[in-house]
Amino acid sequence: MHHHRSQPPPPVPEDLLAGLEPLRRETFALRVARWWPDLAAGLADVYPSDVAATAGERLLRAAATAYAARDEALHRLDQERTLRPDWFQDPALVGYAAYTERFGGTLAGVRDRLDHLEDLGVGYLHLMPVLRPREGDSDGGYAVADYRDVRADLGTVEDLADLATSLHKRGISLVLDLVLNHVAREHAWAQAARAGDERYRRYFHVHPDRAVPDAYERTLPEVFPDFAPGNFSWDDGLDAWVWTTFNSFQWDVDWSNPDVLLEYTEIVLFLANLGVDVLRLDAIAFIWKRLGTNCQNQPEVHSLTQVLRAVTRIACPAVLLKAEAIVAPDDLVHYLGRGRHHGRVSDLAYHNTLMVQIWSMLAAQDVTLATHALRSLPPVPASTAWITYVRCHDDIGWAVSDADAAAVGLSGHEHRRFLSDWYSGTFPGSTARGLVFQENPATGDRRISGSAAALVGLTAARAGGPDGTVDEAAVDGAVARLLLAHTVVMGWGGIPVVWMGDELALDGDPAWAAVPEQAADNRWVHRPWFDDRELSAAADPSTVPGRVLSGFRHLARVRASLPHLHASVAAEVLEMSDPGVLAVLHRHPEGNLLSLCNVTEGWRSWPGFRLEGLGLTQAQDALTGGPVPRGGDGDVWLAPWQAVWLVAS
Ligand code: OTU
Repeated sequence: MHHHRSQPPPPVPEDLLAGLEPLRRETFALRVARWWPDLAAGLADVYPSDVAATAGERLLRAAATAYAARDEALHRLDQERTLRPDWFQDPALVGYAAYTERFGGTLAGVRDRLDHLEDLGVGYLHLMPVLRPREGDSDGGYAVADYRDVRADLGTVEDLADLATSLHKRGISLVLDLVLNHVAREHAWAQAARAGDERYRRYFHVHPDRAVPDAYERTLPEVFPDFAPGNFSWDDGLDAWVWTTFNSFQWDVDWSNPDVLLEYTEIVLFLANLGVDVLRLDAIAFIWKRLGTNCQNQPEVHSLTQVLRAVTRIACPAVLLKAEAIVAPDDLVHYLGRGRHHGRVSDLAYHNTLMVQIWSMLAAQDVTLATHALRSLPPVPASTAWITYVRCHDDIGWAVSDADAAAVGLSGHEHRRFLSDWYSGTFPGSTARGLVFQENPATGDRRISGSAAALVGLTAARAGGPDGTVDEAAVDGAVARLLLAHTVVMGWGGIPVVWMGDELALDGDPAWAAVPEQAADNRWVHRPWFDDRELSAAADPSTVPGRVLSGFRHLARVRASLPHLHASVAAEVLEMSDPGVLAVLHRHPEGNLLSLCNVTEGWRSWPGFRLEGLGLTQAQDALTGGPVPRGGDGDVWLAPWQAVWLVAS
């Protein structure tokens, strides 16, 4: 007899499925058989065996309950996506991210903007936190008071489900945040803990004195040193210190308690049954604490993600998980699954390394560091996809490793300082207009806030000189840089996510500091309100918003036609020839795609002979549909900030 090493799955909770058709019951059983090993292995990594066994049974019961309650349309979507597991890797998919109120006013109002999204080819819409936050400062909604309720000013839970249905009719997936590292101090769990309920005290990291907090602090960084120094806060209700990585009103939950895992699993299933397609696992890097470490990226983070994924694959396989881990390159790749977690954790993760390198290339007008750093990134499972982006609602932290910098003869510290100087506009010659976020004198860290338009120099160029004269060449250069940055993310493979307003080159919100709860947090500068006047202006293709919007539309269309940009095809950064030109290759059985980007203000070339080895001697530029721009010397010649996407003709 052949013996399996793992335990057999616990019996399928038939009692919970009793009312279902036989075929539907069988589907559930087949999914349990398929995913139980992932689920059990994840639990075994994290909990003692008796705890893991009980947790496994409870999770399966939660999955069965949600499965039995899932509506017909969503069951169909589960089937469709199970039959086409690469649905989210399609090059036709473009993403968009926005704050609901700033984009559409309310959840219902978002529906009035769907034509605009469709025009951009958007098939993925990330609405920033919509679940009910605490009152007052809620860190933009990232301090959730109730995961089963919606922000009153945005609508109701029913509006959310209706929006999901409207989006699905247009082929758009709905992406929501799952803030699972912390809850608001006002959340019912925290309230119960403060009232002395032992069961709920164990949901948090509670310490009666400074002994344990001080031991952890020795190796912990600070995320918000300005407005939330330290990682623990004293709470009178608890009469103790509680772990608060972010603000003091955001209480980290204790994932070593299986009750916490079960709670979040039920929240995931609740959101899935409303029609949410993708859950953005906010601050996932922080959910496991280990003394003597920075308490980020611990292996248990990945095991717990594996459990969540296995449960969703059983109950609602249409749903994807997306890791929000803005961490160093070596840690980042683990979020898409390496080693024993290969292909078993998040389906999606933010390509923070690419984002940082785009800004680094544009400031330095040099691709040496980016080429090295991106070439050093280990490959990720072909079943996953990067979220590529130029910017998001957060600050930009210069995640450039000292080792990568040293490998190309730079000092990591000096380069990070240069980037902060450049993007805050203090470096000589810089036209960027970013703001310094959370300067940390201890580490020298200065993160940057600012709209993409402000960072590429468009805000300054449009404002003109002291006498109001606008230098059109400066505007053109800034527009070219904005489009080039987006050409890199659109030409990478994975899901390029456009941050609301960037498609119209919106400037920052001039009034961000007027809102009292926001005044201390300058990330609000780059969270502007959608501007209908700019959208109308974009109807004229000669205006800046018109040029940018048509540029985005064009990139999305060309991208959709290139099978090379399916997310399963790795983006391979080639050895550098000219330090001003980034070369990215996608190898495909149908022929290669070579993207060349000139990140400088001058003309640059790329050696023509290298095209031969790539099968691109007879090539055309997919972006123009015309021939490769070659000089008399046979080299490819690129205008300032020009990109070409070469494919065999
Ligand atoms: C996330 O960001 C959100 O995107 C922020 O808007 C929230 O403030 C925060 O979580 C708390 O919920 O540190 O500076 O490695 O970088 O999770 C932003 C990931 C953050 C962290 C990221 C966090």
